[in-house]
Amino acid sequence: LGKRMEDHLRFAVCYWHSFVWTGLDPFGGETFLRPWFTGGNPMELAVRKAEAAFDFLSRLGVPYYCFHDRDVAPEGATPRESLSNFRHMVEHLAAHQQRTGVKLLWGTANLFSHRRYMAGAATNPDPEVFAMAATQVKAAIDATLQLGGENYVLWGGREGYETLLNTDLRQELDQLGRFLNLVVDYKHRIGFTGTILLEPKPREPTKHQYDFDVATVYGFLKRYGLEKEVKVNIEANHATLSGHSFEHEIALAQALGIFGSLDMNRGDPQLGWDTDQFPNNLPETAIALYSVLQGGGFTTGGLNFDAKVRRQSIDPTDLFHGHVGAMDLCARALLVAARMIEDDRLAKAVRERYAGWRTSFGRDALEGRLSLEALSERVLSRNEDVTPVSGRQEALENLVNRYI
Ligand code: GLO
Ligand code: NI
Ligand code: NI
Ligand code: NI
Repeated sequence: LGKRMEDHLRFAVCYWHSFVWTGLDPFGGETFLRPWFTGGNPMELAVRKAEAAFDFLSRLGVPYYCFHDRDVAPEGATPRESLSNFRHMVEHLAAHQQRTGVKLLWGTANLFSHRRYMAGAATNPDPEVFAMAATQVKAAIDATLQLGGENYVLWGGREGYETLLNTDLRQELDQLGRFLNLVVDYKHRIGFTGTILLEPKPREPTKHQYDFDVATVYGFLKRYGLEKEVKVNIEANHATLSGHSFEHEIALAQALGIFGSLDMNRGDPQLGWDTDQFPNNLPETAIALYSVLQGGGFTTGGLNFDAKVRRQSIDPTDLFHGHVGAMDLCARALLVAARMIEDDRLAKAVRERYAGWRTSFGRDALEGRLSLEALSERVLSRNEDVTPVSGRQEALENLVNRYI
């Protein structure tokens, strides 16, 4: 592919699961008790957290990190104070980046944790909430630009509904489309050259999420004239929650021209929610990365570990090992994927299956140059039925295991 292996190893650690989450779940409180969670005012804690985060990132030797505005700086008593907290902490991040060489893969804003967003952010019918969301996104894009971030991500958070009985679906979609247009417009005005990425996710936290999967997001982007401006950040566990495989979502995004970046993690086939486990399955990851390589690899995005340790993993070394194991697995999966490409047996199977495209009738028919009449004339003029091409599915699916 004309790239060195290292060029694909664009790993990132996410701030939220690694340095912010305290082990809280719907049934129990904090379990992690890290030193930067207590003992000082919120800004002092944020400063200590950033120090610990960059210590972790540089020990790990990871090239990138990702964060939400609220991961790195506490909310203030007013929006103005929140903004000044954030700006102050961005200066700290800039200094840490400079010192350690760790870079920002993408920035984002948290538009889902605060109670003001309980009914959505951009889709919220309250214009003050819409304006607050805009305020946060503006500041987060400014920070991403300042920190040399390569992309900007929007995960819908609570952009969805719980019941249609009090929801104007059409109005909410229009709001989301307008919001995103404002974001794209702003990005151009300030000269941010990174890509805006939407992160599709079904089912969680609202019952029906407007950005359900890649196909849904593409339809949305088309409708609001954004399909050339916005790409997607695809998460493995989100793909499986929407009933797709990770590789399906990747391949579809590539086919539609909106592939951007990946959130790497793994769901539990038995569980119906986003469990965010570290990727740990080689064949599964190899097949997903094979799709990435086939589509030309990463042009801008990378592999962000949107993954967390379990609540009882209170020892931070487990968090370290989670990332080491995941990076090792992805590197091995990339080697497997490269072998799948080099070996040519899979490519040959595709060529065989699409042989019809190379005949002159094939091209005329499949490119739509023959009418229904012309097509039926050809079929009816022959005195035999069509012989279908064999797909050799089973042989290929087993073949994949031999590259491992
Ligand atoms: C939640 C999402 C979330 C996003 C993050 C960045 O399920 O995966 O973690 O990745 O907000 O957009
Ligand atoms: Ni300071
Ligand atoms: Ni994610
Ligand atoms: Ni997720």
